[in-house]
Amino acid sequence: MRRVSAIALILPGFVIPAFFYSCSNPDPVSFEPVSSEPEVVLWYNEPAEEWEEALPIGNGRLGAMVFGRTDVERIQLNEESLWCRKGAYENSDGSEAIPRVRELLFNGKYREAQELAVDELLQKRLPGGTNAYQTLGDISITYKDTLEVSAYKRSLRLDSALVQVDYTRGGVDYKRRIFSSAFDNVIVFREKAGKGGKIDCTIQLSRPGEGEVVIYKDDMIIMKQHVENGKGVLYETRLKVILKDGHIHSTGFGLEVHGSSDLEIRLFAATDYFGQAKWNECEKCMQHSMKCNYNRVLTEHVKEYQELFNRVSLDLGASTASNLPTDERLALVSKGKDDPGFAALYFNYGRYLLISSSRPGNLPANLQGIWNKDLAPPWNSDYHININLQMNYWPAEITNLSECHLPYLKFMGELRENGRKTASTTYNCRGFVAHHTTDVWHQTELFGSPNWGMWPMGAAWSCTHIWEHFLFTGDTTFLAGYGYDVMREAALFMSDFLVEHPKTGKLVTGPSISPENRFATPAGDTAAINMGPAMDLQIVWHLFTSVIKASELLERDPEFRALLQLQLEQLAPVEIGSDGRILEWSEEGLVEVEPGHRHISHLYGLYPSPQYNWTDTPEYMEAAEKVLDYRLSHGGGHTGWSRAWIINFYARLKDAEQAYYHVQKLFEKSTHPNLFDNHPPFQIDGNFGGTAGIAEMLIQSHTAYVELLPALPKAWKNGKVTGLMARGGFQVDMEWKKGELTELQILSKLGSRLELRYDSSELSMATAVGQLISLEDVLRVQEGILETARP
Ligand code: FUC
Repeated sequence: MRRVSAIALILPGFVIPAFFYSCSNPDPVSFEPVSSEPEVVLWYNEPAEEWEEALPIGNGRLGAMVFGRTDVERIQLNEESLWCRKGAYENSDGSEAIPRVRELLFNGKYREAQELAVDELLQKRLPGGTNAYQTLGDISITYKDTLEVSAYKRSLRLDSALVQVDYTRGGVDYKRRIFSSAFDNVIVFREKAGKGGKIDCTIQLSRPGEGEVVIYKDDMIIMKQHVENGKGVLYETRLKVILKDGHIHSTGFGLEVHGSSDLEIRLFAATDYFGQAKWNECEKCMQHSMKCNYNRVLTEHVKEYQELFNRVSLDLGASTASNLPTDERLALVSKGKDDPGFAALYFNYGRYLLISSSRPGNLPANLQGIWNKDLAPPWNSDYHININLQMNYWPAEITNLSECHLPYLKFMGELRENGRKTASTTYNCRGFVAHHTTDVWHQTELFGSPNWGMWPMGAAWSCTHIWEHFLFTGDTTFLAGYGYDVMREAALFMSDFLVEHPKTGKLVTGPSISPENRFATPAGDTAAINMGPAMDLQIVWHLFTSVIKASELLERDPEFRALLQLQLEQLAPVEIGSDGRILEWSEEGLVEVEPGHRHISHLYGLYPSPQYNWTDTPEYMEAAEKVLDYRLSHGGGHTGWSRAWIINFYARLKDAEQAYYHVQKLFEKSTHPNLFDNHPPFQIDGNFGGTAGIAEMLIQSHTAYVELLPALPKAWKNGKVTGLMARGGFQVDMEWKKGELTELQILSKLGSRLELRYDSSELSMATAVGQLISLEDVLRVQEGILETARP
């Protein structure tokens, strides 16, 4: 029986799992998850050659890419806090430069303003790989048996977070199972030979870093190093082999396994990033884990994982392609084959990836989640907060994985210490600020090229996630004890940062940019920096309205609230240009240099913000459509995350067929064989943005209403979904046939008033906590029966 004797609470909502439970091993029943639904399995007939074909596993902290090879198996490892730190930025003193840059911008001197910003404000970017997330190395298992392999199958079971590799060699069936358990904090590999079969192999651990210390003991390998000669974390990895029979010895270069029918490997790793406590906890985990047998570790892993994964299911119907291997399915879908179940598979995979890369108490999912094979990965595999990190968390609330959102929200609070210094030194403002990117060292300083660096909105946007988390969960303890303070400090910076435009008298942000686009100036130059770009104004609106509502709810800060209200009234409006499009830089005459640019920042108000909708702001909805038409007709949507954002835009516009078209394009243009998003290169945000987009097509709740099937495409005419979440704490199950809603069950988790909209029908009803509302109830409310019957 599991007995938890210690649970550490560091902040409301942030539980660090404790591992001091007793272990009683269940009888040795062979545990094999059974479901074979095509929507929850990725599978292949070949081992992975390329990394982007390997299958990811992860427990939020320990990740691995499993290649499933039968000659030399490769399991590429990651630990989320393994980062190097070879340099740092400094805060620029902006006390003189910021007012001068503003002055130039107000006078239309864009080039001069930009030159000044480059000279005085923006530090030079450090070389790639300076502060980067790095691989933990590889386990390799070299098999002695070279006989031909048949009946090969490699799969990733999303319903149980388990990789399976099955094959036959020399008449013997072999079964491998690999998983990363959050319950036990361990990666487990097991290979069993069928009747009469034996495994002979060499097991090694390696890392492409410099000077790794690798110690081979009888049945264990220890690898450790202070990353980059001390310029990073200290890490340690322990690999332990457990044999049922046969024997093992160390050659000093590897562990030789002879004649075993049942081989198990357990892999533990930790770094000193979180300090001594977590390091020791990992050591305890290892000692404890060795007392637990495989069945017990697997059983608890699956149970723990399923508690999250099973909250949601999606069925969009089967097709003749449903039972094909995943790479063949992807190839067919890319050629236009109708395979609605593939979208359900992609959606389930997105939830799987979030559960596997973002767990409470850990770091947020970075540009690659937790999966990275390099020492100097693209963009350092860091946290870009001008779209990418935010997009990672778009599916968190709507797909019922609210806990997985917490690492991001916690991380934003941790940015405050540095962000306050940057706010005061560079901008002479209170509160805290962060620019387009950050990392585990909490970098907030201003650096880089103007068209991506000069953007002080990263913290402000990120902090709107705190309010979104509250809207879905109603977690007042979290908001009052932590979230509000973080949001408030981001808003305080913005409040100080806003400046009156001398020509209009309105408040604007700046110097800033519209990430990462540039414009041609009327004087014939190319520039990026300006005052009050549309996205900034939309972020300010979103953050201020959120902080105002939170402060009202918590009955705090009436004076600050009044100030934000006043500033909102004085905020410059987002302008619509003479051609009907939202103006990206709020000024007519600034023409985008790259009209098909991947960032479509000036539609922030459409998604993720609730600012624009068909009821309140139809003119902006039409202007947003025109922005999309224009961008797309100039080659827009060419990166994975950009395409994923477009799906969400069209879902909010309620253009179901366009949303669907871009779902298909995401598969066709931006998806690797293992269904990782292909920016290119691999970047995980597109997976998460695509998952959120599919959900947004089925349910929306950003306006006053919970809206059912708002953007249901013809291709998904029959379907069923359970467990999606709407703001106000409503958990929604529904089924539809021929595009019409046929079944509905809504669980009211918070007892909020339900404002429901389906098609053109609307209704409003009070609910109690735990109340289940069915389609029949809805009809009775419409007839006026239920509302009057309730006491
Ligand atoms: C932003 C994007 C790029 C890329 C990078 C990690 O800067 O513009 O496309 O996704 O983040």
